[in-house]
Amino acid sequence: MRTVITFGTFDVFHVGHLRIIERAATYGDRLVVGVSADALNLRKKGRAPVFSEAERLAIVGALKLVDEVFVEESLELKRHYIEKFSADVLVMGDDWAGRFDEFGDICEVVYLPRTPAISTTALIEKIKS
Ligand code: C2G
Repeated sequence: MRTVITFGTFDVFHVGHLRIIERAATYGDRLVVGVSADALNLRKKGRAPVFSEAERLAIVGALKLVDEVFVEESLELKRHYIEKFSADVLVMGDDWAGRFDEFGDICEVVYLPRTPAISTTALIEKIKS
């Protein structure tokens, strides 16, 4: 059994989010997703997500490719989460390229290209205008 772990906010869930989850799932047999806490977003980005942590968790957790979801309370707890879920592979989008190489001692670290031309920020702007 090979476990894959990935992390994200997954706010205003869109096809870029779906694509990374689909690609992450191909790296193993079980996919665990850490969904960032509302408090983490407030701390790091200075704004709350559009959808609450409970809603984002429900959306991601309902995907058939996702076996387990949990709340990512802090960016600094990655090692703890990788160990807790016995992850063999950490998958992240390449906007995080190089940032998690330090976990190469306990799991494989893979960065995948982002889906072009879509983001939560761009969607919010589009809806506003
Ligand atoms: N993503 C993607 N293509 C897009 C948009 C996002 O592949 N067009 C990927 C990101 O690279 C990331 C995942 O989807 O791997 C989730 O993206 P965000 O919700 O923006 O997550 P982020 O706020 O970067 O994660 O530990 C990380 C934190 O949880 C924050």
